[in-house]
Amino acid sequence: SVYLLYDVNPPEGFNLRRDVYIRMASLVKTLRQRGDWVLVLPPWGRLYHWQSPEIDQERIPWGEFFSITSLQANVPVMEYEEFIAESGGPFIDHILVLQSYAEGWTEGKWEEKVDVRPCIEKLAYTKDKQGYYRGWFWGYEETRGVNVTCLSAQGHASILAPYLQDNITATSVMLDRAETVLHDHYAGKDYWDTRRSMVFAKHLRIIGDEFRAKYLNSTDEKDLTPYQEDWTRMKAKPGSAWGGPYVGVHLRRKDFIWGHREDVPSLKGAVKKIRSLLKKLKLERVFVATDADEEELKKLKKMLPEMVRFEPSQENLELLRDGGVAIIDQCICAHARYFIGTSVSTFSFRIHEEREILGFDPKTTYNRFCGDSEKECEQPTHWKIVY
Ligand SMILES: Nc1nc2c(ncn2[C@@H]2O[C@H](COP(=O)(O)OP(=O)(O)O)[C@@H](O)[C@H]2O)c(=O)[nH]1
Ligand SMILES: [Mg+2]
Repeated sequence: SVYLLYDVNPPEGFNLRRDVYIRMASLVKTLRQRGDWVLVLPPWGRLYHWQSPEIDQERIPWGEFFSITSLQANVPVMEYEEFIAESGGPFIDHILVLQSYAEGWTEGKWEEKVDVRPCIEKLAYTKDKQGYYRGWFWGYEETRGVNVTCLSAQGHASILAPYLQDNITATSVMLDRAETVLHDHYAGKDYWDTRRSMVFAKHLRIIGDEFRAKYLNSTDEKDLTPYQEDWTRMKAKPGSAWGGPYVGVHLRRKDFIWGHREDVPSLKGAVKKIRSLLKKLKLERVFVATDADEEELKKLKKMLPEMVRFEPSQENLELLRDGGVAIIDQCICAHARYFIGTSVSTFSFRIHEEREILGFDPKTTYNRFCGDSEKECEQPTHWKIVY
């Protein structure tokens, strides 16, 4: 096999990383037209938003968050530790650091291209005494890179395929800054196949299901959201899902409010909207997923005392970690009768997709809060599944 590894710009959060996985899976499918390429899953860790103190959040395998057998049914993947065991040690033969072109778009014309170029930014890797490259490598300190090259790339992920096939003889190649390349075909069949294969790990789904049953009077049977373990057989008719008797809310705060963005509401504005939705939809319950800090949370609880939140005990938090809690929040929002999210949050976007997979009427999904004084409050785009 030839192993393709990748990593993403450190400040990027969990849900953009999920999006980059789709681009890489697509690239591997293209590569596999010539050669036995396998995608190595970059361990999760040290994400900016995962701030729960005193729990270890590094070197987390994908199996803690996603069903590996489901991913496998789309494209061959393996965990990083399996790669180390199988490839004979913690070495990555060739690291390609993706970057844009220093000169930008020439003559303002967009064209797809790939070229080896001098590194634009300072390398995130340093040479050790033996001449190997050391770097973050997802918290695996013993990992070493043998070669590092900067590669200017402009275009969709699969433009890298000819370069990789014709110029790289290594058996393991890592693309760093993989978010530099775009989707081969956003929201096309290949996109959706990969997206549908990203089934959440079963233990997280079970916790979400139990929570819904206990606090939100919601079960798959009553709500008409039957779930197939095998995603290749899951094809819900649009509009067939009814959802649990609650409004699901994703209220993104932190960095989304620090910049005083016009498209993000105040807490007061959000609560006003939630109340009007409850009334209009004749629902009594509201589930709130949010990354609000303690202070905001206190205010929110005061204004909306009846809201339901998933709040794990310290013991459960240690098991699930921040990533698992976020996924459970997404699962619960995905099963609501009506969902409203936050403008251009990839966390909300992933919930849209999950609801699309479950077969909800788009009217109940593609909704977002408007900023308090926003003039044009454009609603999110409806992306239909291509089976
Ligand atoms: N549990 C939980 N975490 C959240 C919520 N909203 C944001 N977060 C955290 O903040 C991160 C936001 O980054 P990202 O996933 O990139 O989404 P985006 O920044 O909203 O596009 C998430 O990955 C979570 O770790 C929420 O409603 N619930
Ligand atoms: Mg983000």
